[in-house]
Amino acid sequence: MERIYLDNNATTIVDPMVKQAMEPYWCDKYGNPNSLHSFGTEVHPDLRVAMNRLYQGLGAAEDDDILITSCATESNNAVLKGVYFDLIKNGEKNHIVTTTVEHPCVANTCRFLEQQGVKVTYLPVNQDARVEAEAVRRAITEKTALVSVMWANNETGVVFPVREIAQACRERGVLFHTDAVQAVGKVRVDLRAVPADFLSISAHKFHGPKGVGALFVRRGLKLPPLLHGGEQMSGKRAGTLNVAGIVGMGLAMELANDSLEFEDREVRRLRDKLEDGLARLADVMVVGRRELRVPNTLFISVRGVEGEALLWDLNKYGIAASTGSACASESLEANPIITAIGAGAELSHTGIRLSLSRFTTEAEIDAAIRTFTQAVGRLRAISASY
Ligand code: C6P
Repeated sequence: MERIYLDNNATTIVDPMVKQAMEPYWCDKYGNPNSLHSFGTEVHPDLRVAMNRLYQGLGAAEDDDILITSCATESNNAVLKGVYFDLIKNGEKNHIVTTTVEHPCVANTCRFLEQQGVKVTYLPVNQDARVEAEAVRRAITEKTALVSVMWANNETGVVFPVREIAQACRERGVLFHTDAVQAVGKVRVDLRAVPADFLSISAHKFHGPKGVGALFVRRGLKLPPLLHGGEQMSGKRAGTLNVAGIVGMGLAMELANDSLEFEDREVRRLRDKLEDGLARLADVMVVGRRELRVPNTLFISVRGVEGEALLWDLNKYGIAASTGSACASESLEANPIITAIGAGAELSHTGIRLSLSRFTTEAEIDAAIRTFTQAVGRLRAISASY
C-alpha cells in the first residue's frame, strides 16, 4: 500500500540535499569544534557557512545572537526560564502574557513559572482562531516582563499578527518572544520586519534534521543560560556542538527560503484543492480563514466523527494525519482550539489536521480526498451521534 504523509507540521522529510550535506560529519569530519587540533578546527569554515545561512535566513544582524539548541522546546524553555531568572525572580516585574493556544512547551513552562509565583495571562483566540494584537496591547501592564506569542499556530496554521505585537511590546518596553517553529519555510520570517527580541525554530519542521534548533536573541539582551557547562556558544548554551545538525539546519533554512514562492503557489494550490475536496462533505468545518493561514495547513472538524477514529481509519488506508500536536496525541482532553473558537462541546473531539509540504504531490492529494471521503462515510454509518 502506498503511504501518503500529510503530517508535515509534526515533522518533515529531510531534504535529500540536506542529508547529503550532513554526510561528512559522521565518520570523516567528526572532530569536536572546540578542540584545538585539526580535527576540531577543520569544521570551523563549514560551521561559519551554516551560521551565516541562519543569520541571513532570519534577517538577523551580525551582533545578534543565534544560539544553537537541541530543539524548539529547549529554545522556548530557555527564553521563559531565562526571563524569569533575569527579570522576574528578584526584580520588580512578575507578569508574562501568552495565549491559550501555544505549544505545550510554552504552555507547560508558563504553568511551571506560575508555581514559582509568576502571574501569567493566557489570551484566547477569536472566531478566526487568531490572537488579536489589541488584546495583547491591553494585557500588558507595568509588571509585564515578557510577551510570548507564536508566529503561526501548529494546529490550525493561522498566522498571528506578530509584527503589530512586536511593535506594541517595543512601545511599552516589554520583551517579545515568538515561537516561529511553524512559520519558517511557510511564510517569510524576517526579523527586520518583525522586531522580536527572541525567536525559536526547530530544523526538522523545515526539512532539516531532528535534534537541532535555534534561539535568536536580539543584540544587547542577556539571557541566563538554561544549560550551564562549558564555554560553547560563549557560555550562553553549553554542550558539544551538533556539527552535522547545524550544517543541515543551515542548508535547510536556505532551501526553505528559496522555496517560499513555490510554497505560496503550489503547496497552497494543493492545500486548497484538498480543502475544497473535503469541504464538499456535509457538516464539516474548516478552522481559520484560508487567507489567514500558512499555505500548507488544514484543520477540519467532521461532525459525528471522533478525530481519533478518523485518524486510525485513515492510517489503515495509508494516510498519515493527526488530531493536533503530535506530542498531545495521547491526551483525551477536548481540543483547545475547537474549544477556543467556541464551536461547542459536540465538536471538541472532531478535529483533524492535514499538513502538506513541498514534497507533497497532486496524485497524493487526489488519493487523500477519496480516502478521507470514504473514511467519513464508513464512520458516520456507525456513529451514534450522526
Ligand atoms: N509541534 C506538532 O505536531 P520540538 O519538538 O522541540 O522540535 O518542537 C516543539 C514545537 C514548538 N512549537 C511549535 C509551534 C510546534 O509546533 C512544536 C512541535 C509538533 O505540532 C510536534 S508536538
